Amino acid sequence: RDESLCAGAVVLRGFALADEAPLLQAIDAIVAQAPFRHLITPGGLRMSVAMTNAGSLGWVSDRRGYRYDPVDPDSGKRWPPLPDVFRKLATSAAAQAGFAGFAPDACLINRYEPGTRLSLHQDRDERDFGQPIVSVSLGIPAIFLFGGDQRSDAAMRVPLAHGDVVVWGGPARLRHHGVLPLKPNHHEALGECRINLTFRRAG
Ligand code: MD5
Ligand code: FE
Repeated sequence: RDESLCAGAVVLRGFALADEAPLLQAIDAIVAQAPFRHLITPGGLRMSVAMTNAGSLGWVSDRRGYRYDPVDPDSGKRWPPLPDVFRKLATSAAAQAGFAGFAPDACLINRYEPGTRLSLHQDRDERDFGQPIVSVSLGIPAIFLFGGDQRSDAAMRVPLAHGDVVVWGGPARLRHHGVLPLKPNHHEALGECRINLTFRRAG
């Protein structure tokens, strides 16, 4: 039932559905402490995806660059801690994909609205690329672009729906990836948006 995209990349369809209500409640509580914001790239562009974080480290971008920071620059306080339901979901998905012992210290929370996209990039700000990244899709569907080692490599299109979890590790960990502009759509629990949780071992 698990779909392998390539060595190291596994789609677990519907894996998060059993935890839907506590996940959505936990996201609301995080966003109340650390609201979604549009970060600025080092090049000065406003990202169309809105972001916030939970965990002992959070991913931030500004004119100085990209980095993980224990403090939310908007509040001056630490990011909200990883809720138990987040940690358990991430470790059980990683274990199912063959990465026993995954212990995330960061969860980047991305919010996409119709028209929002994420251009092709690699995730390379983490300390140990031997650790996987676990991605949880919630809300309206998206088409994920799974590219290659080079940015110019052709990308596979992977539809992702509410509750799907993808584990990216091993040889997939540094592949280029992105999200096509979302089509206008509605989800009964989340309205006109997609939320993606990415669990990382950053530090
Ligand atoms: C998303 N987020 O759907 C994606 C899910 C991000 C980001 O890309 O950086 O916030 S994470 C997808 C991912 C992570 C690491 C490796 C690979 C994909 N990959 O090899 O394709 O909002
Ligand atoms: Fe990424």
